[in-house]
Amino acid sequence: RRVVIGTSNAGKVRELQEALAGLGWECQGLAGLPLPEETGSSYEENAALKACAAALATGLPALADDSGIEVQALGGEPGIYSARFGDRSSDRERNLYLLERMRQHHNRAAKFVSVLVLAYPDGALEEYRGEVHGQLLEGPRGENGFGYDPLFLPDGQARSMAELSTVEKAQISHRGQALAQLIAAHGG
Ligand code: ITT
Repeated sequence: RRVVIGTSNAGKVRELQEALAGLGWECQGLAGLPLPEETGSSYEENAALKACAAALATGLPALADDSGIEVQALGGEPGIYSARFGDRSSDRERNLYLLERMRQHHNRAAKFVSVLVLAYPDGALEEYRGEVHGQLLEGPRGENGFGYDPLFLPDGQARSMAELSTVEKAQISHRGQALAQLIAAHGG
């Protein structure tokens, strides 16, 4: 079956594509198709907005991910606003901003959340959610992954999310867990 990967984030594309290849699904990108503004108030709403728009525009099933990091000491910030945290425009700047915001906090607990929505052109929706808990590091570690990965030490791991390989990250990550549910639901 053919599926559109409804994301403009190259890191997500890599992780989604790798997992879906295991199901034997053929993935295609957005090919310049713009995604709608994320006006929802939850990961679920925003993932559905993106997946539905891509399914309608292409006439194919489309998979979108809405995700974020929730920091306990910051009352769950940045959450669904993780991609524009502090109005910073790159992963590196957002990571520096997060470190700055954490300077006076001893509680460094955080979690990543990923919600996947698979939307069909007829309007049907499937939804999957994954979470991984961990601690924010005092500085970046590792070069793999994307986003906040260099600052996140998953519970039970000796390496940051950015020090894990793509395969290792997929085994424990929020997105990996949501993908495992999707794959199980489709007989993988
Ligand atoms: P699309 O909407 O096009 O999918 P986006 O990057 O804007 O791309 P989101 O609105 O879901 O996606 O923002 C999620 C942000 O949360 C993302 O930009 C990262 O900064 C962060 N994030 C999500 N998953 C992550 C992961 O696996 N590792 C590190 N950071 C992650």
